[in-house]
Amino acid sequence: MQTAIPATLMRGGTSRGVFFHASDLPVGVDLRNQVLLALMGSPDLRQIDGVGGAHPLTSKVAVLSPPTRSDADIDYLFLQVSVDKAQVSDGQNCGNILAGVGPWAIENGYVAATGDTTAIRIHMCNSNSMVVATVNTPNGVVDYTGEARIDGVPGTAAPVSLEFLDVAGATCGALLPTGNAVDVVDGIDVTCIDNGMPVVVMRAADLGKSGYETPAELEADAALKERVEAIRLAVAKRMNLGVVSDKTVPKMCLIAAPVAGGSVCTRSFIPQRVHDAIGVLAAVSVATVCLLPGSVAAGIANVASSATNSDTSMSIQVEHPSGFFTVSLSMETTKDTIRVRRSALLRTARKLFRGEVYVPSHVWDGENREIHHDH
Ligand code: NQM
Repeated sequence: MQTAIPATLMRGGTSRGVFFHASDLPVGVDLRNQVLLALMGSPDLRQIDGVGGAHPLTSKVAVLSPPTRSDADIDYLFLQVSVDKAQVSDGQNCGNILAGVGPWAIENGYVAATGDTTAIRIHMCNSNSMVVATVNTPNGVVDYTGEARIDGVPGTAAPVSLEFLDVAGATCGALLPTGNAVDVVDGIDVTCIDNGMPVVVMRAADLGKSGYETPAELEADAALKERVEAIRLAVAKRMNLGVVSDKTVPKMCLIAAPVAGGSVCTRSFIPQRVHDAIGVLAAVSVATVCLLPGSVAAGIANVASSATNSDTSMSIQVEHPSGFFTVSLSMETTKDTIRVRRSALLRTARKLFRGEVYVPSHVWDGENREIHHDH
């Protein structure tokens, strides 16, 4: 016997995930995690007995529920399901999967389409932060087709604009969690940042790399991976993240001078596999480092020198292995303080499949669901 669970498979930005009504999943976290592991097919490198895509970027889950904040339309909890370990983590946000939340919220009755575009106020439960997503809704219906192009996804689709209202320091407690623009860990200069994603930014050259390697080349370099992981484990405590051996944050990002006319070139460890592009909030965080006086990006990133003036509003082009990621940032910098006023960007999303996923009933017999909300 198997238990059927209503689900929607969505591409959000350069990731793919399964979207659920919280009320369709078990209430207890342990059982919920067992169910998610079973339906994704984890732990198994190929996730052959589940619907996961055998990579962290395609082994993602969004759990959606009525808002618990009065300023939100919907609650969004992101869960990273490990591919090769029996682990489900709520320790990070995901800005790519987030791109699918607005369309899903409209189609599932959380928000009424108001005109050609509809704004949805999303509460990101992982970090208790707010984001406004704007979705194309001509004739009151979500339109997934359009002319927007994002690198890492073939073709074009409708744009989903994302404006982050308060993500700076949301996970680590401060935009600069260590209080410094640069720290030295294991002999390497690092800039630790949290503008929506805790990221440790390092110069690729300091690790003996050009920063222009392919993800496969970096993943094949066992000594590099070991060094990067050692730095991650060591610096996480200074970032208020505690012991992170089983966590997916902080992410580790190697930077180098731009090579394709952008602001900075990146290669991101998320944190063991190397990203084919870059995460959304990771890109926001790295872009912030580019505007930070005295960071590891100084002398590498190509940004206008006005970045050190008191009010900086600009577009940062983050180069990654499959193209560019454009982040719009507004920062206020004084001698003693740095404040992020606004972080915004464009993604696309697409509904791929809607139906039921199945888990063996010995994993979950379908009991203990919450009462279904009228959405
Ligand atoms: O940084 C991958 C992704 C992400 C996260 C990861 C993301 C973000 O590309 O907001 O989008 O870093 O694990 O989906």
